[in-house]
Amino acid sequence: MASICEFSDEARYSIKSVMQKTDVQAVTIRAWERRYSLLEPKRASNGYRLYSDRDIALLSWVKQQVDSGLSISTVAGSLKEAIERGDWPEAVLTTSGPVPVQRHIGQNVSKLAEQFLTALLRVDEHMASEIFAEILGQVNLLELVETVLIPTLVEIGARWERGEISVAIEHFASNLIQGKIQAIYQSLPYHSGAPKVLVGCGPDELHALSPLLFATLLRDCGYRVEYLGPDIPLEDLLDYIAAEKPKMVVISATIGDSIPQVSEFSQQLSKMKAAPLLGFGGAAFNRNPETGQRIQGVYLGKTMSESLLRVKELLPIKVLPRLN
Ligand code: B12
Repeated sequence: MASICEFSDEARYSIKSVMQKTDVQAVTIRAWERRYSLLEPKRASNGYRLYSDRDIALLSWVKQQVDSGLSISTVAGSLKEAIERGDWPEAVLTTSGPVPVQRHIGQNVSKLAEQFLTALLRVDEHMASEIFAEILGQVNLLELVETVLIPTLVEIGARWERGEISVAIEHFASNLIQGKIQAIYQSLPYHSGAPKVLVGCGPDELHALSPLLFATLLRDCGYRVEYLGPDIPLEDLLDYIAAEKPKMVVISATIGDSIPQVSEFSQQLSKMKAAPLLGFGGAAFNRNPETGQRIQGVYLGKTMSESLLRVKELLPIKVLPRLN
């Protein structure tokens, strides 16, 4: 979720500790500083270099680009262009890898997640929003999704299934979560130069929250994502793909009845000229993994983080995303 400017620029780390946090050798850090002016560390009173969390985030991003096959001069050049375009530093970079600074989901967040669930069950919108804001300040987006939102939704579903809460409460809770995540999705930069990915559900599938969560995570990683929502008629979807020419389409299925539709879609898609990649996932495939074999596409994985990694392998982001 973080863009570079959200990291502190307070100079406090030695080059050794930067090396440990980023896995970039000290000699390389100094060479990148000298040749490409990537960083301008402050100096301690003894003359030693001092780096900030922002420097570490930038270095991690640069390393990730270099590891994906780009030369350092290309990465440094893209960065310079972004600065000249004025995209830097407010919106340009989201950290698409693990956040370099070590994080622990503390007891505090587990407590807050419990309080969030309680507020939702009490239909206390104000309290739920306050707690959500507090959680947001303590976790990154992937942690928010995997350790707070998904467990909350699953618990609410279980209580509804056991008849402990009404449909009204379940709807209140899932709508509130949907609103919060939609706001985050819309606040993330739209990377107009990055590979385009469409994310949504096939016909009759109304569980649109999980593809929305996944679309938000993908956008956070720098993809140019369009979230299409629930219940999309196959013909419309195919027409839209022909017009928009995305590099990848991700379809989510939660109920078993969606699987034949995804299968039909994959067959139609494979007949298309220059068809995009098809990725699929969701609880329906997790429950019955063999059903995925009928789909002409890639099963992305059981969890959101696994699926994100799979998309990054299938569709690497090669250039610095240009922002609108
Ligand atoms: C909210 C909700 C609804 C809302 C959806 C609102 C919305 N905008 O999404 C509404 C009210 C519309 C709804 C309707 C129904 N629902 Co409902 N719903 C839920 C609930 C509570 C949460 C779903 C959710 O968003 N979970 C969060 C997601 C992220 O978690 P997850 O699905 O476990 O996903 C995991 C992985 O699969 C992966 N993943 C998930 N999706 C994706 C997608 C991609 C692309 C990738 C890569 C990965 C991935 O990530 C997660 C783990 O890391 C669940 C309870 C539950 N246990 O999930 C029931 C649940 C899914 N619903 C259920 C049912 C039965 C229904 C209805 C049939 C009820 C009815 N009688 O009308 C209808 C079906 C409507 C339809 N045609 O689709 C059942 C499904 C049972 C089954 N085996 O099929 C559940 C499990 C409840 C239950 N325990 O019985 N529902």
